[in-house]
Amino acid sequence: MGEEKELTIALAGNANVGKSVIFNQLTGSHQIIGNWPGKTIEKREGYLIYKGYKIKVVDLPGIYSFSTYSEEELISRDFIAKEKPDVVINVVDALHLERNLFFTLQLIELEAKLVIALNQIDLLEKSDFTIDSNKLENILNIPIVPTVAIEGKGIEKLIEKCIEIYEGEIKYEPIKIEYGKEVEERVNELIKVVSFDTSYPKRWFNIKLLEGDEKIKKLVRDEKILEIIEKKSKELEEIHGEPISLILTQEKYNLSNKITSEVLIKKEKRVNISDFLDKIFLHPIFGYFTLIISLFLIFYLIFKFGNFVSRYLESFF
Ligand SMILES: Nc1nc2c(ncn2[C@@H]2O[C@H](COP(=O)(O)OP(=O)(O)OP(=O)(O)O)[C@@H](O)[C@H]2O)c(=O)[nH]1
Ligand SMILES: [Mg+2]
Repeated sequence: MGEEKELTIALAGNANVGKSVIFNQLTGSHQIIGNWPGKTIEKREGYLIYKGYKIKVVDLPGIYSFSTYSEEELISRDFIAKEKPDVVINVVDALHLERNLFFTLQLIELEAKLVIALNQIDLLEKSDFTIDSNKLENILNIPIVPTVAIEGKGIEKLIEKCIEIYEGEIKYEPIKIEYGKEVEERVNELIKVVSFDTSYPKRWFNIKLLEGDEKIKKLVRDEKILEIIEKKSKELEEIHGEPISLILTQEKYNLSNKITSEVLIKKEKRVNISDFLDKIFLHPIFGYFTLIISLFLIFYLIFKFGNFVSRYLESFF
């Protein structure tokens, strides 16, 4: 066998969606637990060897809210934007599709190469809803693997997809997230002005500048450029009458709402005969009535039928 190929996969998603369970499934006992540099938040890394690949897996902290930039979110976004893992597995809670898709859209904007683990399918199956995952895959144009992390279902397929993306076997061209004309014009103008190199994706970086993201703005040391950014932000706020971050957030919410409504299907409640009978016969109150009526019917039939048969036999003999 030749040299092992090495790649890095990060697990990202909302809080409590199953990232750590998938991490454990992938890495087993090969784990290193430490802290993120300068932070109290736990960092979990591990690796697995799969078909000649040595895969490093990083379990990113879960994202709780989007209104304020939490430490968890900053760690996750910096890791994805700067360390640029080869593939990001975006773990999505199938029971909260809309909220989770909002985060997916942010990951797309960060230009991460994604494979989506549509997790907790077991719970979805028990719910009143189902998800058309093929349609979702087509809309996002991102590979989707349904998983039940606690049972290890779908985990191998996840790795396979990650490797296909890494090897360029899947053409990776996810849905484009575009804002209104006014925003787009200004983002494109800014991209020309803010031409210095950052490790962040260009479009994302300039959108954050327009939004007034303090952490990102600090990276621009040129007063002149900062003034231009300020001016463009002001213009946009005047046009929309709202802070830009709110406008862009709203657009992403609208999009995740629209996508969700296209793929989330309410199951048709089919009336199952045995369920129906169970309901009648096992009901705590009506059950007694149905029992009495059934017994009555049974005796009635026995006597009626018995009478009939005995009369028939008598006349026969
Ligand atoms: N029924 C079911 N439960 C699951 C599944 N995956 C994860 N869970 C449960 O969901 C809970 C959260 O799982 P974690 O792996 O800790 O979630 P996480 O994304 O790492 O959470 P944070 O680290 O807090 O962001 C646990 O109780 C898991 O047992 C699944 O596919 N089906
Ligand atoms: Mg976790």
